[in-house]
Amino acid sequence: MLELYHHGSSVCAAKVRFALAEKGVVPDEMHYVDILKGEQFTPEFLKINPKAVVPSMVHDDQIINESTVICQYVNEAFDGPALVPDDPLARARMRIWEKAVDEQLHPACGELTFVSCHRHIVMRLGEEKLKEFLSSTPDQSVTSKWKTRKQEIVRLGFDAPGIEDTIRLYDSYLFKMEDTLKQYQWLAGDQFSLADIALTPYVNRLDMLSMFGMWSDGRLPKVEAWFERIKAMNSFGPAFLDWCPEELTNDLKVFGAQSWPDVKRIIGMS
Ligand SMILES: N[C@@H](CCC(=O)N[C@@H](CS)C(=O)NCC(=O)O)C(=O)O
Repeated sequence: MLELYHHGSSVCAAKVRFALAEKGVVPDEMHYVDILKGEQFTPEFLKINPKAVVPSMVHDDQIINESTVICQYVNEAFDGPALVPDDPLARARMRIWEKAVDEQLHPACGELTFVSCHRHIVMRLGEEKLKEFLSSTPDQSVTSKWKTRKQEIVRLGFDAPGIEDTIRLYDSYLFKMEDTLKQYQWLAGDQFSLADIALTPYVNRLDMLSMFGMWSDGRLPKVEAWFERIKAMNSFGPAFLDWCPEELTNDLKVFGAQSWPDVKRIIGMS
């Protein structure tokens, strides 16, 4: 019995859905946890994931948390195409990308997503429910200081201290990808791997936020070509688009477009 706890706009959940789809594995049950309504804070879910984050996988009653670990588990536990290269050097490159995502790009993405879109969505909860939503976040969550950081970003928006550095850090990863993709077809080498699976949600997040200007029009042509190849894969729609409700897809697009001038200014494009 395979179960996945996930959410439509969660980058980490999309990463796991992508790995599952590439392996040809279909979970028996998909549990939708609406992290913008606070469903991650229920006592039942906290028993599964004490950090109150998605995704969580339950395989034959065993809980597996942490999207990078889940993807590695999916690759090892199920038949299907190998998502880890044979060559030890390529495997090392793959793991460096996964580590960078976990340590830097994912925390940056949480901030960029909240400042440009999700803060507008959670404000719809109304002041009382918003207070409850923000105070329910455990100290150890998306990052070790997510509770205070989320509050700060929701309240201050682009005036939150450090937000500009965060956005520039995100942008710097696109440049790192471009450099790598000048050498190899895929991020770890000439084979599609968990590195591509790990980075796709972060490029797709920008795309869904109407921020594709970060690589289009000749700014980062290798990243653009890589993302086009990934979007053409059969697994892309089911992993990245189909689980995102229409209203949320629209919010990402509209609030993202409204924030794009700020992001553009911060990364020095205007
Ligand atoms: N290190 C965790 C991070 C998971 C994470 O940050 N999930 C986000 C969505 S992508 C979440 O559930 N956020 C809940 C919140 O912000 O309260 C993993 O890789 O699984």
